[in-house]
Amino acid sequence: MRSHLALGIAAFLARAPLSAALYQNGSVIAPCDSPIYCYGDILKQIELARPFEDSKTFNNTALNEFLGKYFGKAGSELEAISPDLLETQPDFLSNVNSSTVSDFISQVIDIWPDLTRRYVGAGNCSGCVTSFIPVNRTFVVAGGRFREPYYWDSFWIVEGLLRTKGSFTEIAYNIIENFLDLVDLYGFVPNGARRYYLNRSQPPLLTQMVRVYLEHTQNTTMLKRALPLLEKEYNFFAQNRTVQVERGGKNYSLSHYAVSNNQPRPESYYEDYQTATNQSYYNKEGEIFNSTRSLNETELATLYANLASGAESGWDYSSRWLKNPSDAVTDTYFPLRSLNTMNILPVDLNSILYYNEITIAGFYRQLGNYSASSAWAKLAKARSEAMTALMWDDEHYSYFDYNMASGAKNIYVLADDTSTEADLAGAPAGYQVEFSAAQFYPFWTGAATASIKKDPAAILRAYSRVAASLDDKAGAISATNLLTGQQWDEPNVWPPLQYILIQGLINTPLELDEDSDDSTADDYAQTQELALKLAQRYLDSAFCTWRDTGGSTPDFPKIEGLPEGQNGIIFEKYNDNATNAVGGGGEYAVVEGFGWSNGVLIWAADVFGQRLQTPECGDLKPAQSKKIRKKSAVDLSSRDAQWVKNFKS
Ligand SMILES: *[C@@H]1O[C@H](CO)[C@@H](O)[C@H](O)[C@H]1NC(C)=O
Ligand SMILES: *[C@@H]1O[C@H](CO)[C@@H](O)[C@H](O)[C@H]1NC(C)=O
Ligand SMILES: *[C@@H]1O[C@H](CO)[C@@H](O)[C@H](O)[C@H]1NC(C)=O
Ligand SMILES: *[C@@H]1O[C@H](CO)[C@@H](O)[C@H](O)[C@H]1NC(C)=O
Ligand SMILES: *[C@@H]1O[C@H](CO)[C@@H](O)[C@H](O)[C@H]1NC(C)=O
Ligand SMILES: *[C@@H]1O[C@H](CO)[C@@H](O)[C@H](O)[C@H]1NC(C)=O
Ligand SMILES: *[C@@H]1O[C@H](CO)[C@@H](O)[C@H](O)[C@H]1NC(C)=O
Ligand SMILES: *[C@@H]1O[C@H](CO)[C@@H](O)[C@H](O)[C@H]1NC(C)=O
Ligand SMILES: *[C@@H]1O[C@H](CO)[C@@H](O)[C@H](O)[C@H]1NC(C)=O
Ligand SMILES: *[C@@H]1O[C@H](CO)[C@@H](O)[C@H](O)[C@H]1NC(C)=O
Ligand SMILES: *[C@@H]1O[C@H](CO)[C@@H](O)[C@H](O)[C@H]1NC(C)=O
Ligand SMILES: CC(=O)N[C@H]1CO[C@H](CO)[C@@H](O)[C@@H]1O
Repeated sequence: MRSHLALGIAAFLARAPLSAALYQNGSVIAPCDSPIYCYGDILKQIELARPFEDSKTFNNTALNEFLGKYFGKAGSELEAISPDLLETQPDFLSNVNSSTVSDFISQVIDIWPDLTRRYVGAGNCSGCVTSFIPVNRTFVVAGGRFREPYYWDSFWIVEGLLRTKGSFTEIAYNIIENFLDLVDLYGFVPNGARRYYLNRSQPPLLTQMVRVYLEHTQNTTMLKRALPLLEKEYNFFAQNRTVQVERGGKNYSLSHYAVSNNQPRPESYYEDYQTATNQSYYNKEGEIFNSTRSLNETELATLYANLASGAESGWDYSSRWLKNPSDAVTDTYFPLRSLNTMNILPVDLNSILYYNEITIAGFYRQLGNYSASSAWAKLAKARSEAMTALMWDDEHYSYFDYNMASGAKNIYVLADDTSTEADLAGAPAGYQVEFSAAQFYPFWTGAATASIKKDPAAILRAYSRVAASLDDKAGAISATNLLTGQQWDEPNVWPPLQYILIQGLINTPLELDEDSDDSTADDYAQTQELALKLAQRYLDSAFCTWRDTGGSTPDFPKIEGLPEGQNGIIFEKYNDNATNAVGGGGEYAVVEGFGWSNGVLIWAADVFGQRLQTPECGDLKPAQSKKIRKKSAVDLSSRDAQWVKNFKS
């Protein structure tokens, strides 16, 4: 979803040139021109030495001294806001029936002040530079090691803040304004507010942040400034991330994630460098797999671009982006070497861009500009038609990503140990029909074709595998149905994807005209039941995991046997096989905090307030994991603490 700079280069370096971002020189294509933050030998040496991750086994005294002398501590460019200055006013809680749910959600709401930050820059160090892109207004960080504003996370953070109210309505406004500033400066919203993110974006949800802000506050002051900037961001995706595909004698325009880049991602330099150049792959069990040949220059450049593009998608990484997912399933060879991100036209990205087109059309209508409004509505219509033509599959009754390399939809993936009957039905031997939460974005955003999105029975049919998964598995809905070690695959349950699945069902229209018969009303009721069931399952996962890590309410005292000071953790992702298990895999340890998880919980409590039940957690045993350590967004772990010598030059 996003990455961290392993060594906390979130830092200051005196006398380094602070020059414009975005850089190309000869063969080097990098996100910015800084030889510290973005490319080149210094970054390479520091990252590959891993002084922070591996300081016990790597004796790199000279390097450590250099870093200690010239770099600030991670997070030192930010300042926390005193919780005394921050008020919350979550009126919706009075509508939540279960007092346990209400107690839990109010503790979730109390996490916001801990995640609220202001940029304070390099302090007294004049001439110092930082990898941080300064933002002028208070914002909420994602949590854990993500110490800067992250783009797509912020949509769900804003959904939560707007319901938290009090000081947080204005902070939601500030978060949006910060992103508008970035569009003004760079033409798009970078993945996060760091210089090393300047050549890539993330799922473009800024227009939707503006929409929900306006819906909640009815305060349209922001719109005048926002609208041209939202168009500017849209144009970036239209110009830099859109391709034409000819099909059946017609050209269709659709979008993909595609970052120009031929270097390791600076913030995950070590991982990318290894993925691309190592001769041997060591899997989680410690087995060694030797590659049969090295990648040539062209292949290296393509792989680095696909790695950056996978990060731009927010789904870093997933079998969705792999040409050959079998290495990811078995954790052998180099699971990510077959990344194919740029060749995929993703259902989710195109659904979001459809939503942005429709939303901008609505903003113009609101301002009385009907010709602009209808021009934007036309764009939306064309995209929906293109999606139907290239992505919709009537046999499997779902949207699928379109693969430009094969000129076909990606319908089948390998069968695995977890394949269910529904997965295997209609697939060739050894394969299953792909399931991914991305397939449901068209129901959230309205990009689905009218004959389906207006028919409750059709929506139920499209959601049948979601319903089956709730029956089969104890947890909520995983990102895909392929079990790999990657973050955006089974068994990981991502809170924003639960929101999308649920909202897609909530959007089902109930047509009460004379044409609608009893069966329609009944189907409609079933879609809403399924929405509630999904919300309840996500609530159960978040609540039971929180209790398992020390959370308590008046009715549910803290379980015994937990270490001192452990008072319940909200995680960035969960597990589909139990309601008290966290997700795992991928490039970094499970992160806690956590912005979008909180946002989706608060949203669900508001939307389903009356109908949510007190979660049943069964018999809880204290969480085993020693790796789980409470760590607020800018606190230092002891490992980082040696780099505190700040602002020296
Ligand atoms: C471009 O790269 C060359 C070779 O590394 C270097 O000598 C030159 O200074 C660079 N130019 C700029 C503008 O950075
Ligand atoms: C690390 O290297 C320094 C000199 O480079 C030496 O003095 C020190 O003993 C070494 N430490 C360890 C733990 O090997
Ligand atoms: C900045 O300068 C002021 C006045 O010289 C001093 O009191 C303060 O401690 C300095 N702050 C930092 C972060 O060095
Ligand atoms: C923050 O405000 C300053 C001063 O008004 C301005 O120069 C700067 O561009 C702003 N930053 C952003 C990211 O817009
Ligand atoms: C609308 O929002 C702006 C920015 O927060 C604020 O200054 C203004 O007072 C608000 N207007 C109303 C009518 O609340
Ligand atoms: C977007 O495309 C334009 C026009 O081709 C190009 O000048 C610009 O560098 C691209 N931006 C990014 C971030 O790749
Ligand atoms: C589709 O676009 C391509 C490239 O722009 C063009 O060569 C081709 O003639 C177009 N095909 C149709 C059917 O319009
Ligand atoms: C893999 O490469 C390592 C180092 O080059 C070598 O020691 C090992 O025998 C190789 N393993 C296999 C299975 O080829
Ligand atoms: C790199 O390898 C590809 C095959 O994957 C080949 O098509 C291409 O010609 C090679 N390029 C160079 C410069 O060797
Ligand atoms: C759930 O999956 C995790 C790993 O993803 C595993 O450790 C655990 O044993 C599984 N639990 C159940 C109940 O299957
Ligand atoms: C919630 O509580 C209200 C008032 O106590 C009650 O009328 C309603 O039936 C309850 N709803 C549910 C779903 O339990
Ligand atoms: C490496 C690369 O593609 N750099 C591009 C980053 O984006 C800017 C525009 O925003 C381009 O000018 C660079 O070429």
